[in-house]
Amino acid sequence: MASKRTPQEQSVDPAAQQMLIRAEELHIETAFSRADAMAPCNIGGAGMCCKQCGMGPCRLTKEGQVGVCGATIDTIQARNFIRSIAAGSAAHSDHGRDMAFTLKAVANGETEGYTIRDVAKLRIIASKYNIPIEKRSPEEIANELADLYIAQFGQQRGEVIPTVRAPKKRLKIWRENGVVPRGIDREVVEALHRTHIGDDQNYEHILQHAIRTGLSDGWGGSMIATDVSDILFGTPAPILGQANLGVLKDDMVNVIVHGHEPTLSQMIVAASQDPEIIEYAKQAGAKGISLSGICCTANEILVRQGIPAAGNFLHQELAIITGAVEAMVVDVQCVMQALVDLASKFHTKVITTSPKVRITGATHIEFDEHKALTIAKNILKEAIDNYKNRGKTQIPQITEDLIPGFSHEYINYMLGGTYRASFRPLNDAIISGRIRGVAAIVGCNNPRSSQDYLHNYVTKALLKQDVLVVQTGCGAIASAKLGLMLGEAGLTEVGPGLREICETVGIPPVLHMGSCVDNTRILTVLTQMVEEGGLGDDIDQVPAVGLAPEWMSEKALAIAAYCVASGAYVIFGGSSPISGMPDRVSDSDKVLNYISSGWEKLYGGKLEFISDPDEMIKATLAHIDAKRAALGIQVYDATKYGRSGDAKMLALEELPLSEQRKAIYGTAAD
Ligand code: NFS
Repeated sequence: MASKRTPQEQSVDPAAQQMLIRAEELHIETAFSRADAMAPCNIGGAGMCCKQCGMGPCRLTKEGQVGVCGATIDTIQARNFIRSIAAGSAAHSDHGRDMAFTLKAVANGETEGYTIRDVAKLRIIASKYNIPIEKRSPEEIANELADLYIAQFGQQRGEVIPTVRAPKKRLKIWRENGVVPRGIDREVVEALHRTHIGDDQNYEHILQHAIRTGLSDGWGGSMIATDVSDILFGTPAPILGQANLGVLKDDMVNVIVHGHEPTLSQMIVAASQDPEIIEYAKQAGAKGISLSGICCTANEILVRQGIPAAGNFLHQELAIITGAVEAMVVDVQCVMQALVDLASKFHTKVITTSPKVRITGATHIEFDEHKALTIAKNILKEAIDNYKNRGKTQIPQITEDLIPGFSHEYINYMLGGTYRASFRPLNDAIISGRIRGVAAIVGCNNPRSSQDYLHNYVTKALLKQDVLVVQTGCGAIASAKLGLMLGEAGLTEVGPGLREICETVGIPPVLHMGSCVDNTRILTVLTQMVEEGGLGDDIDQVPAVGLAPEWMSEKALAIAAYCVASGAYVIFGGSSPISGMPDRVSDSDKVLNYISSGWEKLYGGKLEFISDPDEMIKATLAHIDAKRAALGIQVYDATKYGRSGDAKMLALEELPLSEQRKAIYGTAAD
């Protein structure tokens, strides 16, 4: 049995710690305590167990050992790995499919409550695929785009259409390696077929398809999900929000939306503002309805409407332990089965809504976009009716403000303004060394580590090294809770060069770019940086790194695969699912080496599992500096900057011009 940790060891978030203490008082289990009680299986955890057929499961713990069918450790590890990538891609992409169907239904006027919010984005996306836009109504364009997007899932031959948006050189690399996805479903199915007993038994060949499967997510299903969400619900732009459990209100009906798809949550936002519903809540004795989110659903409504985030993945149980949640409304993905049993100890109703997801013991109110608003109101009425059952509450009075909503469109706009929107200033800041590089720090919480600790440690250290940080998913919520998504953090939490940029542009040093499917926004940013010029002609040349310090989901592995295929260096924290046992390193090295140096040779990107956060930081900076050197741009030197900016300029005005220049540029020359 693993050892039991204190609440302070289980989470670095003080609000979470309060709830973990409360859980102990009430003798309630959480994912934290279950993780302590359940030692992970070190054979399965290292990818050394094969249960693909009924002759096994085979556990390959000895050097040179093979399975009953003769499968070697590298085949087994590669098979386990690609199956995770296939499941992750399936989850993201099925979400994308549902979004595409919703777009189609909205275009045909079949839905209740939805409209096409961002016509400009619709037209831009349609134009990328040569869909005619002139003299056509948004509905006509949306109809054709929806058909095109729906077709990508079942397409059998050719190339999934969003790949045309990748840098030209990148697309060429994919074509040369035979990994351009043909159809989204096809690649996921083929991953399952190849890993059935007696199929693909060459680990390099299996992993080549892992890349194609991941690409079908990143430059397929996930990209479609982001595009359509923006078209239907609006492309995010900065907005004030709040994060952490203190967003729950003692005198209001608290409803938490949890999961991933914005279709229902957007409608619950609309329904919660309906005067009839507010009145209904008042009649129940509450001051109104307080809506908040958990996980990526939180991000979807936070980045668009500023609806507060009650927390990230590991907050789902803690929110219920406050005793103040009338309903937790869930759809798909990252929803713990433990919620139902936990909720039974309080008054909280867990309401499942997806036709794909039921949880034994939960209330099921099925969502249907054709009657979206009516269903959303019914769900809220259930929550309001439950208000009277509330018992003792304990809400941690801890929240933090944040400014989320940095879509790639907004980043483009904010850097150049309406008339000169461009990535030029960002590229220039990297070239000059004010910004050393960019880190995308994304992904889950994992109760095997201390909640948020790795996210926060790595993020804070990289900011001090002038690395601009972009975030999505639960990692973004970790930084939000820490106050790193506020303009002030750009003055106090960063290195001198990055401070100049944050101060000049007026941005936080950590940019919240949305949910996990919105990692595709990062692909778009990287592509635009390449197209802007000065940082090479492909993504693998940009001084950037992707990190998932506390990953736990299969979706995270799918993201890793498509980021590597796109040319990124990806670092995962925690444990490696293909690590092998320490005493048999030689055998299991093959797969680990292949996804690192093997993939790097082919795609310029690589995946590494590094559990020590200091090593993660070191590897990130080394990679960024190596990419800078390869580009031949300024060697990063922290002492050169930090002397400009509004505050410093006033002091400098007193000096002669040559001294001013020297202070700002490090040289008196023009
Ligand atoms: Ni991403 Fe979002 Fe969070 Fe991890 Fe789960 S919510 S899709 S998988 S846990 S970041």
